Amino acid sequence: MTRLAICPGSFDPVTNGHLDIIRRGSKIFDEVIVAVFNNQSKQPLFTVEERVHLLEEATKDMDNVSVDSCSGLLMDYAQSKNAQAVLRGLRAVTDFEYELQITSMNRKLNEEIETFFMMTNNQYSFLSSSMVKEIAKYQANVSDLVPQVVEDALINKFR
Ligand code: COD
Repeated sequence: MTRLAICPGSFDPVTNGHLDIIRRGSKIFDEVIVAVFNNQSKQPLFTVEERVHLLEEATKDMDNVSVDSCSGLLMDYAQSKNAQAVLRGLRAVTDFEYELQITSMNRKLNEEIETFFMMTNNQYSFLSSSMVKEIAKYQANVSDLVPQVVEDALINKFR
């Protein structure tokens, strides 16, 4: 049986912290689908199509990882793909409350699909897409925080 995990998020844009979770997850699951959602509570910088493209470029060396865009409920999407798991990353305590809420709601919607959490690598524990956008806006160097393709896209956006 193929073990498939969905790694959902806004990925606006993908950072090295996201990539670390995706890469580590790809070593545990047979297949990982990175699913780009439009999080209604966030005003995105990149369109869904741009985010998908950046993720495809950043994960192209990971053979069992693919990228998709979705709307609607995560659990409906996961079920339509016959996924066994949802994969999420955890940084600080502040993530915990939010993740607990989402996971409880998702379990109510579908209790067959498990959510797995991976602790962030120490070097990425304070890294977020919002922070990257904030500093990139002021032309600060983000080369050690995001892949090259994202750095180029940020420079283009804020030119
Ligand atoms: N290190 C490790 N992990 C990280 C890091 C880092 N530096 N940065 C982010 N992550 C993790 C996050 O914890 C998260 O697990 C994942 O990477 C993606 O992060 P984001 O910020 O891009 O994604 P979110 O939190 O905006 O995604 C929210 C969803 C899109 C998953 C959520 O809104 C959703 O499920 N939407 C669909 C509608 C739905 O089903 N709603 C019902 C559930 S409430």
